[in-house]
Amino acid sequence: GKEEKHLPLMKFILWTFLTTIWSVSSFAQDTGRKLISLNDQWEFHKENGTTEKVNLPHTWNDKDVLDDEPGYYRGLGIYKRKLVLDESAKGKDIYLVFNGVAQEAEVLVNGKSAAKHIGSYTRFIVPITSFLNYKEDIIEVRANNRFNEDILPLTADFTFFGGIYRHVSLLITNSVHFSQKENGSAGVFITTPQVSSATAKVQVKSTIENTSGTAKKVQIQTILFNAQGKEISSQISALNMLSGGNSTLVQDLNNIKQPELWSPENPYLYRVVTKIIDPKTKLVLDQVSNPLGFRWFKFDANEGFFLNDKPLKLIGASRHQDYENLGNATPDALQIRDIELLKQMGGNFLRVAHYPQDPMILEACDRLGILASVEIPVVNTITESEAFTANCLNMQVEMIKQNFNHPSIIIWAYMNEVLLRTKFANDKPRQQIYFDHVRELAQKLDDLTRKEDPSRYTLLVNHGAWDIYNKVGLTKIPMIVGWNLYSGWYSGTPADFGKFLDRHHKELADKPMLVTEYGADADPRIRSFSPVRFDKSVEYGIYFNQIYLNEMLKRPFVSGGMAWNLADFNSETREETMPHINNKGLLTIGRVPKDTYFLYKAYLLDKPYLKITSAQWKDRTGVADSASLFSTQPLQVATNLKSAELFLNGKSLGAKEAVDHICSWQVPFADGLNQLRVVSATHSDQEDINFQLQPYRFTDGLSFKSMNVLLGSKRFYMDEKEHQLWMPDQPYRKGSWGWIGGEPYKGTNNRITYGSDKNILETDNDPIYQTQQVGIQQFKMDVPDGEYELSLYFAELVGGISKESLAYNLDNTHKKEVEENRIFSVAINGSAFLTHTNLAKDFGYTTAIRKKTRLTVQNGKGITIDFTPIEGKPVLNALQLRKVY
Ligand code: GCB
Repeated sequence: GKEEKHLPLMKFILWTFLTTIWSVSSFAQDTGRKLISLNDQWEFHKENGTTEKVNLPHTWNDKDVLDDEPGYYRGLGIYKRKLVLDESAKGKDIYLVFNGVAQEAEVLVNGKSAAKHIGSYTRFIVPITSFLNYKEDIIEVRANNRFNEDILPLTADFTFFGGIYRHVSLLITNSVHFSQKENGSAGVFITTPQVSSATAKVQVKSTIENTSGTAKKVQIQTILFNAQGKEISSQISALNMLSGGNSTLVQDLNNIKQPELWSPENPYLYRVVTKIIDPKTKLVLDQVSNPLGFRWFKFDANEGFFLNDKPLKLIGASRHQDYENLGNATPDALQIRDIELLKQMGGNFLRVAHYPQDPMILEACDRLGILASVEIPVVNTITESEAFTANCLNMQVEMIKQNFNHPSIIIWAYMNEVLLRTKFANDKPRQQIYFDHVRELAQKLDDLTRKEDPSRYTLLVNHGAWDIYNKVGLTKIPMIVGWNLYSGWYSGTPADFGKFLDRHHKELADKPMLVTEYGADADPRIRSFSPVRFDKSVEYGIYFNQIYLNEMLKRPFVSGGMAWNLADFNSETREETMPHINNKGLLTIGRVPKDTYFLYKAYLLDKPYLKITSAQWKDRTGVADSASLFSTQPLQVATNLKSAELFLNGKSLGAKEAVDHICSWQVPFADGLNQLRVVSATHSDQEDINFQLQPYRFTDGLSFKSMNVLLGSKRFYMDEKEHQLWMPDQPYRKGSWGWIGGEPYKGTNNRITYGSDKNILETDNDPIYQTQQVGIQQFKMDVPDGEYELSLYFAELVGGISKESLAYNLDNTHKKEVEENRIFSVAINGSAFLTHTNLAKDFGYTTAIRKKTRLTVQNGKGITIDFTPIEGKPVLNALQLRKVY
């Protein structure tokens, strides 16, 4: 209704009267500037949406990426806030500092447009002085994350969350200040034109701005402090600032003796403080601080990377900025913790991918001694337009200038797998023109980067399609070639990885290289004793990472490798076992370590390390070995020690040598609690594993409680929410249970797959439904007499991995490629349970269906489920049996 429409506005007016009014004069003046966060008291609504009060960081997509629906809101969001400035702010220069707004932003002050900015991932600073009335100033930010073909990224394997998702601050300066016009940077750029362990030289280039109507004489002072706060060197220069003028000043701090060097082991940081001083009053008009690390480095095509003249294998991970349930509006502490987790893992490199992230990430890298690369998100494809090119170049400059002073950064990158989505496949001449445009854009970005920052390396990242990148010429342009390699995942076998590396060394003999990505999805809920590609098991992840680490470590010419990814991340178009999530993280999306993270510790840490790799697997299940009262299953320990001994409930299971940092035992698990302890010299680790033992034969004396079986699957699956453990099926054995007839689902058109890779609708337990036994005739359970509850799980499956969807499992169509009719009936102990069921027609494709019944088993007959085909082949995806009494 009409009144309702006015309500948000009324609320807004009322609320603005109630907001806290703070006084700018209450802040210390000794740096000449004030920077105060403006993260609270925002009113937000989506275009045509209802208004809510929000704090920043904020995204409007945190909830709508969690549902089963494909897609998320991509459009306009409007933020409003009142700004109350007191008299003391008059005569000052007032700016709004936005650390990140996705992705097109317009800032209005009192209804007038003050600035526009393009790009989600870089800072922008808006001068607002001339718009203010110093009474009730209203700030409005119109943010839009719609698709725009002129804005990067165009497509990518991550979710483009919308909103003001990083901090906003108010900056108040005097009229003479460090320039706020330098692409969102501090206006001060520091280099070390000369550096060795004996001596160093620091060069500081500052741009100063005078917005006042009068000329001013000022002094610029630069002071270098060591980590203890001791002044090491300083320089003072006089500068005449014209009214309304801009000046750039270069100061050299020469002859710094025996600088303490910055490195991963000793990330020693100096501080450079630059001041603008009024020569008469000696007052500081403006001041900025920057970190400084003395280090030098080199990439060599034969010998790899060197830091301060010492060889250093760069091993680390890439990182996305989103977090479980929060989208990209991740609190500071959690962001910083990511870098701490990388450090604790033994990593020494962060690929900030695929876009510049919050400044605190690189500050953490500086502090912790993590080397880094940063890149702009030219991912998968480009648009051949002037606007797109201009946006790329502008973002590259913003990225470089804003992050220029971080000692952690050694590389600027600018393209990721840009030939993955090859356009014009059916029109070769047109495709050639496209390729030429891609190469020209790469060249422009590379030239620009070298010009903006000759002190660092440039990097262009390709996927493993060797021929095309070389043909288009993209391996010639950058100083370092990055390869994202997934042999043994998207294609081939892990053994192909080493061959690829050698090919680079042979055919691009003078190009330094990095393995910028490699990884295999590991769903922390899935385990397997016969891991294979695409099963999403943690075990396959361990096996894959062992091979990759071995191959990289033994080749000196490989400068380094970055695991894809530090943590699982949101990718809306993905389906598979955990829809909308890419599971290649070493940590879960909530940053819980997976066993692969422990493997990295075993490879990378120097101090003794020993860890039972049973993260997320403290509850196990399995069938007893023959008539015994235990079930033998493998157990792995990750270690950097030579060997270790395992004890089960205090009894030794023997010592084992570590192979590729893993020791393995066969452990006879008993029903209930199993206490495991692994020991090597003075080090140990322990884990209590709860085991639900399933009888080999129901008559074996072990009392049967319940069982959950996945059909057509070799996976174990842990349903964390309902605390249910699922185990693989088995063919029927007399006295026991199992299927008769049929074979595992092999994907539509028998493509290479592990079950279906589609999102199963109406469930969070997708792995229960994604495999099935096709053509099943019977499922028999020779259970003792009693009262039981039986559930059958079905889903009409679609999909597997096709060739084009293999380019990154991003095909999320649910349509059935093969039109086949499947109609069958199910009877339990001879009585009809489902008749003429047509899963696709009755329930829809890839939809979870669970049918439950209660039954009395009597006269020693057990349970027999009969599947009768009417058209096509009957299927069963999973089964649960629970004994009530
Ligand atoms: C890649 C992409 C990255 C994807 C990754 C994957 O090569 O660069 O954005 O997320 O593969 O998991 O498929």
